[in-house]
Amino acid sequence: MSNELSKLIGRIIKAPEGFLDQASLDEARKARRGFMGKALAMGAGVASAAVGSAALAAEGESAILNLPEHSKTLGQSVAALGYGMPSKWEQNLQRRESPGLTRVSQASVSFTPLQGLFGIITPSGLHFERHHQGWHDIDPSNHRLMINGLVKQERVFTMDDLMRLPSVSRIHFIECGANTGAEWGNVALPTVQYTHGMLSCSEFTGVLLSTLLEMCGYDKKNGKYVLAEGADGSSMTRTISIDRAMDDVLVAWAMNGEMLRPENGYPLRLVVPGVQGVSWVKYLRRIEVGDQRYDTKDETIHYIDMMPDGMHRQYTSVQECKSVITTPSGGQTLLDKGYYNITGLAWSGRGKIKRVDVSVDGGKNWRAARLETPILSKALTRFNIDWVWDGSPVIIQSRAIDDTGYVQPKLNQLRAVRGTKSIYHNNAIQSWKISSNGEVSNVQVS
Ligand SMILES: Nc1nc2c(c(=O)[nH]1)N[C@H]1C(S)=C(S)[C@@H](COP(=O)(O)O)O[C@H]1N2
Ligand SMILES: [Mo]
Repeated sequence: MSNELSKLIGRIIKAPEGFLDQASLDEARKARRGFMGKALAMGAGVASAAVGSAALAAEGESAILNLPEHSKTLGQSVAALGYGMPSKWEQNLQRRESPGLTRVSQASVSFTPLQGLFGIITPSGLHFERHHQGWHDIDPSNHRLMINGLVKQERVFTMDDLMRLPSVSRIHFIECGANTGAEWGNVALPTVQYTHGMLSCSEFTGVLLSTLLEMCGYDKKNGKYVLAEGADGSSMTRTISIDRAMDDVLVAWAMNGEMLRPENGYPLRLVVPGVQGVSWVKYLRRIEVGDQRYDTKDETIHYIDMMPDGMHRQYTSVQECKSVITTPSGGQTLLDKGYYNITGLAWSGRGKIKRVDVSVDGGKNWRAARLETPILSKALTRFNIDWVWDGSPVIIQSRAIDDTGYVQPKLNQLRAVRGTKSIYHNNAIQSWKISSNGEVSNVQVS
C-alpha cells in the first residue's frame, strides 16, 4: 500500500451495542485529529485500491518506539485448561436482547452482533436464540427420536443410534422469519444487531432426514408431508413437504465442529436449509409422516403474512434473497473522511448469491461488490467493496441477486405487494444514512 493511500484510510468507531456516549465519541475524534491531521487536509482521491492493512503513519508512535511489557516478560502458560474464551478486550461483543421487545419469561430472543463478525461463520457463542418456551439442557442419554405415521416400520432412535449412521456436514444460514419484522411500517431499531440479528450461519453435522425416512420405509405414494415436533413445552410443530424432507433436511447434533449448544437445540435439531428458522425444530423428538398438511398453531395463527387486502398467506416459508451492510451500520461512527471497506452479508433460501450491488447515493447508482469465497447454496456470502467518503451526507445500501435471477426488492416495491401490516419475511433493501459528522443511522428511503 502506498504511503499516500495509507494516510487516506478512515477509521470507524464500532460501538459495541451500536451506541456511544458523547464523551467517548469526542475523545475518539480528538485522538483521531491529532494522529491524522495532515491526511484530513489532503482530501480523498483514490477511488479503489487494494488495501491490505490499515497501517497508520508510524512517526513518533509510542507503541512502536517503546517495547511493550509483553515483549519483555514471560507469557502465561496455557490460557485456561478446559474451554477457551475470547480475549477480554472483546467483551463488548455479545448477544443482546432487543430494547424494543417486551420481555416475558416464556418467550425470548437474543440477537447476533452482525456488526462485529467477519467472514460467514457465526461463532457458536454468538448464534442468535429464539425460544417459545425457554431453553433446556437435555440429558442426551435419555433423549429419543421417534419416526411414525405413514411408514412401514415405526422406530425410536437413541442418540447413539443416530450418531452411528452416515453423517454429512453442511454450511447453512438460519434466519428467523420475523427478522427485520419491526421495520415494516417505519424505522424501528437503531442497529444491524437488532434489525438483522436473528440471522446466523454455521456448519451443521447430522444424518440426512431422507436416510431415516428410507430406513423406516416411508409411504412413497401417500406420504406427502412430515410433521416435526420438539421436546420443549412450546408445542413447536411444523409441517414440511416430503420433497423438501427427502432433499437436504438434516437431523443434526453438531454445530461448528462440536455438539449443539443447549440454546440451539442440544442434543438434536432439525436443519431445514433455506427455510425460516421456526421450522428448524430444536430438541427434536418426533417426525411423523402424513398425507396432508398439519395446520398447527404455528402455521395458522403465527408465521402467516398479513396482506393489504386483509387476507393472510400461509406456508410462505422460504427466506427470499436478502442482504445487509454490516459496516458501516447504524450506531457506528466514521471518524474522518477517506477510504473505507464497506462490508456485509447476502443470502438466499433458494440457492447461491450471484451478485451484490452497493449504492452510496441512496440507490441512484450501483457498483458490484466483491464476493468472498466460499459462495455456498443457502449460506451467508460475505461481500466487500472499496469506498472513499468525501465527508458529505450519504445513504448506503446493498442489493443482492441470487442464482434464480431474483433481485432483492426496495422497501416500497415490497410494500406495494405486501402492505405494512406484516411481521414476517421482510427482505427489503436496508438503508444506512451517514451524516456529515460521521454518525450512521437507520433510515428508510423510497
Ligand atoms: N423446540 C423448539 N424449536 C424451535 C423453537 C422453539 O421455541 N422450540 N424456536 C424456533 C424459531 S422461531 C427459530 S427462529 C429457531 C431459532 O433457532 P436458534 O435458537 O438456534 O437460533 O428455532 C426454532 N425451533
Ligand atoms: Mo423464529
